[in-house]
Amino acid sequence: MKFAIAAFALANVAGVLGHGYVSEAVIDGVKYPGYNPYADPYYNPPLQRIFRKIPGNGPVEDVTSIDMQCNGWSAGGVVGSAPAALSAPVTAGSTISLKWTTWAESHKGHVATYLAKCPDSCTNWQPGTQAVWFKIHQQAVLADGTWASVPLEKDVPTTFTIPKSLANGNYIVRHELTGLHAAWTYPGIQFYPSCFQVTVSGGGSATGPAQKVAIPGYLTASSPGVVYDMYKPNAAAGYPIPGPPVWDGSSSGGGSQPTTTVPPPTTTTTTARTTTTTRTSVAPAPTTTTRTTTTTTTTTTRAPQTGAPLYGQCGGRGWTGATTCAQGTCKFSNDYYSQCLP
Ligand SMILES: [Cu+2]
Repeated sequence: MKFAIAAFALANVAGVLGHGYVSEAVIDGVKYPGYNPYADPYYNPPLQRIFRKIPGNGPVEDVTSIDMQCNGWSAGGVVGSAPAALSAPVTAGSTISLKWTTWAESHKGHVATYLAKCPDSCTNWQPGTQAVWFKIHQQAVLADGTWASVPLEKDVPTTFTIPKSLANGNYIVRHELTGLHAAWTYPGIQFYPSCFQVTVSGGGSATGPAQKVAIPGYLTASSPGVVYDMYKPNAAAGYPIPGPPVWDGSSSGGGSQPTTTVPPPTTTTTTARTTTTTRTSVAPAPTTTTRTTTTTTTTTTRAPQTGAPLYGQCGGRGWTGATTCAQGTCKFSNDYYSQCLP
């Protein structure tokens, strides 16, 4: 496998120089590999991912480009991203963690996460310049005064929570990380956007704030935070994170500050509920008619992992890891890669 990766890296020597991408997501306890721009393009048939494709680990610097949405490299001929084949089930109110490839120490910046509800499935939808996005999380400064990007230098994942009140359905999750080391002028700020697709269950009826934004469109060169001196004292604490305010989870939307506004899980007093207590943090208390199906699904999802995880690698030339799947079936992709698929 190492040999194969080296070959892929060489094949992409002409790619963008740059500094990172999301390598893994953990969603409702399931690990999903990120889209690897140095390996994924060489698989035929393509690997099935929840992540939308990216052209490399480089930044997006034109804040008005379609590349701001889910990555891309328009200057190099890769205009924006494209829908992914899969969607990860996620319970409203749960926390998602994202691991980045080791982040450069020089690249201080903020993290923010946006959602857009797909009209139907996310596997065939591109939002274009529609105003469909809203922000559910952002962070520039940590408790110790350093930048939110600092843990990523040590491969510590970044996390955010899907609002408990969010309506069920299919969403694109758009995560952005910035490098502000050259943001003293414009262009200079570096955005690293990453999108993946989820299917929310167990949520409420909220559909985000009344006022949503278009990406691109949400920023211009003169928006707050686009030009900034990250080298000044207390720069992280004083940073005006670009974009709209964080949605507070209420149905009509507000501009109040984020992180602690997620309401506690509601307890439903359905009479037949005793049989489902082990599941309450995973899925909504279902109606009696749908209970059997929901319980079965959840049990499968949470099964102890004795083989490779769902969407993980389970075979291929040189592969020394698990060759069975804790979930799903090990399916041949090509000589170098087999993957656990549902
Ligand atoms: Cu960089």
